[in-house]
Amino acid sequence: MDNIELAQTTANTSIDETALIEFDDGFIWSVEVLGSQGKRADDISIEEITWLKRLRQGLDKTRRNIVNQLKAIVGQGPLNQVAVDEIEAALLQADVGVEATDYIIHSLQQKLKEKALPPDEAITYLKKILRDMLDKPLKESGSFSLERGNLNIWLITGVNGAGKTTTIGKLARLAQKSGYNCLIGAADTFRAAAVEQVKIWGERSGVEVVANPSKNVDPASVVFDAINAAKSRGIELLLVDTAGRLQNKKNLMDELSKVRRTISKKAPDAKVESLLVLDATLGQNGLRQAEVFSQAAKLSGVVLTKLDGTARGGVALAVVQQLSLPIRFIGAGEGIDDLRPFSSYEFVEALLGG
Ligand SMILES: Nc1nc2c(ncn2[C@@H]2O[C@H](COP(=O)(O)OP(=O)(O)OP(=O)(O)O)[C@@H](O)[C@H]2O)c(=O)[nH]1
Ligand SMILES: [Mg+2]
Repeated sequence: MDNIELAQTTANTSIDETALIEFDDGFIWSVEVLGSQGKRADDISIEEITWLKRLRQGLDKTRRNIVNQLKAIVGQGPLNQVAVDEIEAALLQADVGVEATDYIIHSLQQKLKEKALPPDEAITYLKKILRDMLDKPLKESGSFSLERGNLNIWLITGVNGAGKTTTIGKLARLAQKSGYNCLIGAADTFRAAAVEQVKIWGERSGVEVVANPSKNVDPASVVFDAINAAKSRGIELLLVDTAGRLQNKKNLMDELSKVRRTISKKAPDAKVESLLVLDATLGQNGLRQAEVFSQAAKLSGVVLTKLDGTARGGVALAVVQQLSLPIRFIGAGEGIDDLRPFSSYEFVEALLGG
């Protein structure tokens, strides 16, 4: 688990759980991926295996699209124009984006000019290129952690339907399981059912929700109340849900800026993360929204959702290359446990390996 001290789940697995596990291909692959990160067999939890299997399965379509083509191409020495065109097409099809694709091809080309690599080594080298790309913004932005004993505020933003509220439920669960005191602020006051929805996630994760049931409430005032509640209760993580749609984009951005300012003013000592939730199935289209949010919410990272079953998993590379924002978490399913801190190693293995 990269850069975050969250949810080191227990390795103690009950007999019943073990019985449910299928020792299939995905299981063996997951154990290998965990093992190659230095995890000992008796430290590996069923949750970790289940998650990796899910991630690998989710990236199945993306992998099938690009990897088979790449494997056939990269093992043949320096790339000729036909090979470059083919790799380019495969990467673009996986929504890696023009910028990241150019960078990948250039790096690969440099290496292959030095010496011809057999296919396996070429793929290993490609994996390293991708990992380095994914980790670059992580290194620049410093570590991402939840400070124990301090107030951390995570502002969750993104367009409607991206998965903000679901992500809040999943994050609350992770934090709760890791022993952090957690609270949710229901600052999506625009959509009628939004507060009810976030309350349901609060119940599922066992985390309280601060909301204001009156009509036309200013979301900044909900955040104000939530910060007060967090301070008086010694909360360590306050998760703030926000609206994905208002009357128009300008209103949405004004509202977000106001919420962001309220957080800075009211909780100057808090460690604030402003996370943009991006729906991976939108591929490149999703990225365009990011620039607007970036200014209003002072983004510090991305949560990439819906990686289950999309052929556009390559968008993760576009995110880091085009937005220069680190990916903090990835979601691969609608269930409460279907979200984990982002690990470039696991992601690249799921994308290109197996
Ligand atoms: N398959 C899949 N579905 C997801 C994932 N994350 C969220 N969803 C689904 O996406 C839909 C929208 O999720 P919400 O959490 O309501 O999105 P939101 O951003 O809060 O939307 P608004 O409140 O309308 O702005 C729901 O049906 C979720 O179940 C994921 O990782 N995988
Ligand atoms: Mg929502």
